[in-house]
Amino acid sequence: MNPRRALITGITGQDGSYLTEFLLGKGYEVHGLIRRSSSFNTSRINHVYRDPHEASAGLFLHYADMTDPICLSNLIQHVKPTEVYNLAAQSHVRVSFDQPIYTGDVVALGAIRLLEAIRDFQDRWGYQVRYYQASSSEQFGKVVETPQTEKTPFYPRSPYGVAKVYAHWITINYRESYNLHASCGILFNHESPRRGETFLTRKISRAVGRIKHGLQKSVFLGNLESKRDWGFAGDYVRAMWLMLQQEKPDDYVVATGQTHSVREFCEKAFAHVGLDYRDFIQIDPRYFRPAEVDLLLGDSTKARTALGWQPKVDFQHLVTMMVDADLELAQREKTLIEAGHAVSTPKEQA
Ligand code: NAP
Ligand code: G4F
Repeated sequence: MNPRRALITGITGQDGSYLTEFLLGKGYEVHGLIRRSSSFNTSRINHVYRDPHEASAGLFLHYADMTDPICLSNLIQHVKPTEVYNLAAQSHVRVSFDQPIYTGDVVALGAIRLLEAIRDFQDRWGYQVRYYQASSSEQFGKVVETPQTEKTPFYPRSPYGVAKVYAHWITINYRESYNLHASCGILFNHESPRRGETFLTRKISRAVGRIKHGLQKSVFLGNLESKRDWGFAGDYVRAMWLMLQQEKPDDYVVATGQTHSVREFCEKAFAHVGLDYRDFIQIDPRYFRPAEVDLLLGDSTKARTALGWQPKVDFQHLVTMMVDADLELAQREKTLIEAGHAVSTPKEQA
């Protein structure tokens, strides 16, 4: 049995896929929690998944759900992980206003269900498990100071943000009450070509690719004035791992230290293909939120000093990386359409 065994919840998501690649590269045996879906939901990790009967297989997938405490407990007992990364979430802020109770169930109660399963496992068998909680800059919400650090008080502005605050504090509570090696990474927005298509950056890069190839005429957005500290997901999963390699658990802000508006993202993404964003963007009130987070800007001095972490991809590089990937995707779509195949595109984009 590999002495380094990681269990990742949310393995099929953006961060889960980058973390899986990262940990496999470090020689970990990686176990992922996947939930049952009526259609395939493993497209982001298919490229690293091999037949589990192969001797060299390093990735194992298990059905479970953050809303089901029994299966979480069974999974911990079965996998006996040395590290657990809790990335699973209903992670869309706008959708959390439509599904507040479900979001709280998965994000807030999901975290304590997992922590309880780990505590029970440690008590019973004497194993040491290190735990990572995916906290969020959304917890700062209506920010009370800028830039935001580990000491900045939280003022969440959505059911998602409130649920994340609960998960954050219950992680600290378990660390202090039960001597659990549990750390929270307060990560600012991080994006990539694997970002879900209903998040702002990917919605734009997808639209740019499709507009450039003549597959779409415009894109509907909400608030263009909010500002985010956007980084690259591949850089941020490295910080998660570094947190669990420290002798003592702690909490860290992970951010680039630069902030840009939604409008600026649009401008740069369209300019990359020689277009003016103002010709293609339309405003749809449905994409505004009941309460907005206007400005996020992180100070990650602690992570840079204590973990030796720093981002490698800057804002301009991130925008071009995403647009280039989506230009290629749109080209493949166009080829399929021209060959007479049906291509499905999302009709409702949150
Ligand atoms: P994501 O792409 O939306 O992935 C979310 C993952 O959670 C998916 O694997 C999803 O499974 C899974 N999930 C959702 N509900 C579940 C349930 N009931 N039981 C089990 N799994 C469930 O999110 P991400 O961008 O990778 O973010 C990873 C984590 O970091 C999340 O907790 C997010 O809230 C947090 N975070 C993200 C950012 C960011 O900017 N990306 C910043 C700060 C914090 P399916 O594939 O089946 O849907
Ligand atoms: O891309 P977004 O949906 O990300 P948001 O709300 O900042 O949340 C993301 O980052 C958090 C970290 O701070 C994570 F915890 C969370 O899980 C998620 O990954 O929206 C970014 C901004 C918002 O101000 C939103 O109002 O873009 C604005 N926006 C404008 N039009 C839009 C749209 N957002 C989306 N999703 N879709 C639009 O049409």
